[in-house]
Amino acid sequence: HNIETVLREAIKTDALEVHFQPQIDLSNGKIVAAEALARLKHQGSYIPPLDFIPVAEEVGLINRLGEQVLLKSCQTAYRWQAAGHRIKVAVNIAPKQLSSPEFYDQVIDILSKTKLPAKYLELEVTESALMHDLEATKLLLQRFRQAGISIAIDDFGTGYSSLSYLRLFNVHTLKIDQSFVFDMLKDEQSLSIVKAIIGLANALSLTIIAEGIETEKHSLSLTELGCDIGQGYFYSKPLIASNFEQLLLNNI
Ligand code: G
Ligand code: G
Ligand code: MN
Ligand code: NA
Repeated sequence: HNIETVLREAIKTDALEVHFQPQIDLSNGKIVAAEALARLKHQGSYIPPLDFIPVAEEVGLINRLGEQVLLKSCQTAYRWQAAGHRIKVAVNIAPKQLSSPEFYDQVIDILSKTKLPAKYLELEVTESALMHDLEATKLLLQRFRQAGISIAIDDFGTGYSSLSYLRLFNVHTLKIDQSFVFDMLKDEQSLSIVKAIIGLANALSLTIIAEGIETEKHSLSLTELGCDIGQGYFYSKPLIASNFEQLLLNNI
């Protein structure tokens, strides 16, 4: 079976899975959000997103995939709200979704259908997605902000964009790319970059998330550097919703 066939079938039958990885407030150890990550199962094992997301983009399935992931993510996050857990869900948005004229209405529609309050949704976009059409993107992000939805820049520091877009776009969160986090304890340059990104985020009053935290040493060091939120295997791998909900039970 090729990936396209498996993906088409999964989208047609609404069989895509969404897993959730906790994001931890480094000041108190509590879960404050979850990143939603698409998963495609085939014959009992998972095809990695790095294999099927590019295919979805190439064959024109990314908007439908993204819509299904967003709907499932908001449905699941509504259940957390209903159970008294006030945490956000962060959903990855592909560049083609962001530039689709229907995208804004699609998001608003899903929020109203699922009854998830807008302030519990964060959209993760990459630097390169923002660079597509500056004026249109600026207006789109303004509309999301007015609706109460927050925007995170994913993989921050790895794109080709300049810092001037931080002034142009009103974003809420920067996610430090995991490559800098992996290397920060063995490489002075990576550490300097992490410090600089945290300083930048603090100066601009943006929330800062470090991704790829795999050890307690990384967690302690990032806390000391003033990072707000941590995400990575040290806390938890991405989990199916029911396992994530088990973690939430101990989060009071
Ligand atoms: O879950 P994992 O770390 O394997 O994800 C690998 C890559 O796939 C990451 O870059 C992640 O952003 C991307 N990805 C995972 N789920 C989605 C999704 O629902 N939509 C988009 N556009 N990308 C996703
Ligand atoms: O590009 P994006 O940041 O959306 O992708 C996140 C990816 O990183 C997912 O595929 C997720 O499974 C993976 N991931 C999350 N935490 C860790 C970690 O601590 N180490 C590594 N190597 N990967 C991680
Ligand atoms: Mn992401
Ligand atoms: Na990332």
